[in-house]
Amino acid sequence: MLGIIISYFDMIEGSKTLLTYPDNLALTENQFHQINKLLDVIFEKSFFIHRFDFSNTANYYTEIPSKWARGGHESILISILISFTENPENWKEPLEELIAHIEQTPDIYKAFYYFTSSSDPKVAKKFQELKDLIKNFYESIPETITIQRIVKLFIFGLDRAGKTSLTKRVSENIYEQTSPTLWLNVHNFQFQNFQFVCFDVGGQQQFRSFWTNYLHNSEALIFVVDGSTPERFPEAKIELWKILQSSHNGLPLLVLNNKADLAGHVKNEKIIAALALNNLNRSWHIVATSAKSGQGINEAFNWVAEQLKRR
Ligand SMILES: Nc1nc2c(ncn2[C@@H]2O[C@H](COP(=O)(O)OP(=O)(O)OP(=O)(O)O)[C@@H](O)[C@H]2O)c(=O)[nH]1
Ligand SMILES: [Mg+2]
Repeated sequence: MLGIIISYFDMIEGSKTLLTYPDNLALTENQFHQINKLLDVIFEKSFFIHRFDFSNTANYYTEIPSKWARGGHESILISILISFTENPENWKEPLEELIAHIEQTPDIYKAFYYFTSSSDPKVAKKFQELKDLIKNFYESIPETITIQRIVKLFIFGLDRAGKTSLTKRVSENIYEQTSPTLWLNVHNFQFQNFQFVCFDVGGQQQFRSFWTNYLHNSEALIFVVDGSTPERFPEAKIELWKILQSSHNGLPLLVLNNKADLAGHVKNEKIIAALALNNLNRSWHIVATSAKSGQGINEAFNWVAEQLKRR
């Protein structure tokens, strides 16, 4: 979770932010505004997910009975900002619980008049109560609330295939210049209900003999191919099959046909033939990806997640 925003409906100014936790959420005014605006389009008490370009949000809209509001209730929206690798559905129950706590707090509607009547001590007190509730909620939810399993993934492939770039894309949603991996990088990130620990090995010749050391305990194999360099497919095939022969047959294999944004990039069928994937005796899948544009990444890791759920 990255933070919480409570939006409410002000009679004069319309939908706006009442409070956030933590106080210093790194959003622009426009981004706050976009979240507040969700209040204008939802009219039923409900949980819903909304994806903005800056973040995913898990939201709950509700109406709190109010003696001061014209319609007899305050319209409020609680939005949780979450990273795109987290499953927003996991927030439904915690949010319902939070709403129940808010509703059970006597006269909590007064908190929504903080900006119009902050000099009223009753209002200031209720605002503080609401703030404390949100703070406790935020702090009581351990990082691991949505994590069911820690899973080790082994990512391998020839040098320059894009292993490190892809791992950065899926874990941090960034694409930046990389340098060749010397030995190994370990990336830790959450994806859906999994905590993935990715062993991203260096693909240069001198590191390949160490690969099998890091296979141990992996639950899925991810082989990355630079789909724009067909002249290297035979070499890729040799390295892939070496690992397949030293790994457990039950481990699923995901092949990433990377650099799909480049002109010379080949279709998946070419890779299937070049790597002899049809000879495989295990669950496998191929996806055309681009670490640069983000294409295919979600599909690819969703497939891994689906495989892991079945085991
Ligand atoms: N156009 C394009 N370039 C990419 C893509 N993915 C990676 N690259 C570039 O390819 C080069 C190698 O990428 P890395 O991610 O370092 O490759 P690697 O497989 O980790 O390489 P080693 O660590 O040496 O094994 C870098 O210059 C990347 O910017 C992609 O999807 N599209
Ligand atoms: Mg690398």
